[in-house]
Amino acid sequence: MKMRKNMMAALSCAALTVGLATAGQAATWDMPTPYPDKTFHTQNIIEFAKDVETATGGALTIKVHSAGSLFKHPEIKNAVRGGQVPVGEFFLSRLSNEHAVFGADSQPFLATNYDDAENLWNAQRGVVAKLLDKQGLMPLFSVPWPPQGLYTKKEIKTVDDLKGIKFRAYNATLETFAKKIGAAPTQVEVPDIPQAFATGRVEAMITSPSTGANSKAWDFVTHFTDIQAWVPKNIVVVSKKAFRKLDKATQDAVLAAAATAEKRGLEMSKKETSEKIQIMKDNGVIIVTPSAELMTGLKAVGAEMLVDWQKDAGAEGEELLKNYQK
Ligand code: PCA
Repeated sequence: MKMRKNMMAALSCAALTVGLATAGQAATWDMPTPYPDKTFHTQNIIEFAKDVETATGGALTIKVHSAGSLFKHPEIKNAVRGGQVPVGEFFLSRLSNEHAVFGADSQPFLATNYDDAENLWNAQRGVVAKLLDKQGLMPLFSVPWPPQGLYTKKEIKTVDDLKGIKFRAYNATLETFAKKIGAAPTQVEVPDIPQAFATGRVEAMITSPSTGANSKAWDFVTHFTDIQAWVPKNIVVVSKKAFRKLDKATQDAVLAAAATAEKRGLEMSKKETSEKIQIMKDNGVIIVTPSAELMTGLKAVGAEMLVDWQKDAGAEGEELLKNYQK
């Protein structure tokens, strides 16, 4: 209740300053993000906000509300769409229930390294922008997570070893993947991971070395198997209505800072991969190179899922894959 009141106060305050900005005065944008402060995505967004403030001489201030503190992750996209906030970040493939194209980057074993992920994003961004435009949203930038690995409480040598395990999922695609490998998925947001393991709600997960190390995975798992299954992305979107209210110079500053953030974020992500695996190792997690048998089994599930994805994604999906494969 108290939280809600504070939130309302913050929002009406923001609405007021946005109103003033149209008269040529300073504006403040509240920006909800889903992940904790120490996440490199959040760090990158804090830099982005600083860049905007500096470039506009304080005409636009972006106030970052991390870890789902202003809006919970599942609400962020619609909060921007509905005009409650002008800008926000979320996990792009969460929108796969709206259109399968949004989920391309979470398809198991479609794009598994940074180069492929970049090609996939180049093939995907036009369609994503078109679909978001229909909702009054414009993408500002997108940054990949490190390749996704497998966290378990025992060594996993084959897909069969995953049968019956309570599995943490973060989107519908991972939920399907978990079911197909015989595990039992439950949706858990990043800030809730340690507790979900501590209480036994989940026993295994697939996520990046970043999220694993930041969640102190060594407290609740013993093995990290480096399966590099996919390279999913976060996206930052702005409401077109809010963007149009800015004067031209401020708009240009936002777009320039966004382009810089996309590049910086990619470099941060690449750097994280080995750094965070090392941190897990230092804390006693056993880092495993997956067996050929495990990879064959997992990839077979991925191939099956891609066929379903192609059916769901229709003409847009076909175009995306054509662009990706060339
Ligand atoms: N971390 C986020 C999304 C992908 C990742 O590496 C998560 O685990 O929810």
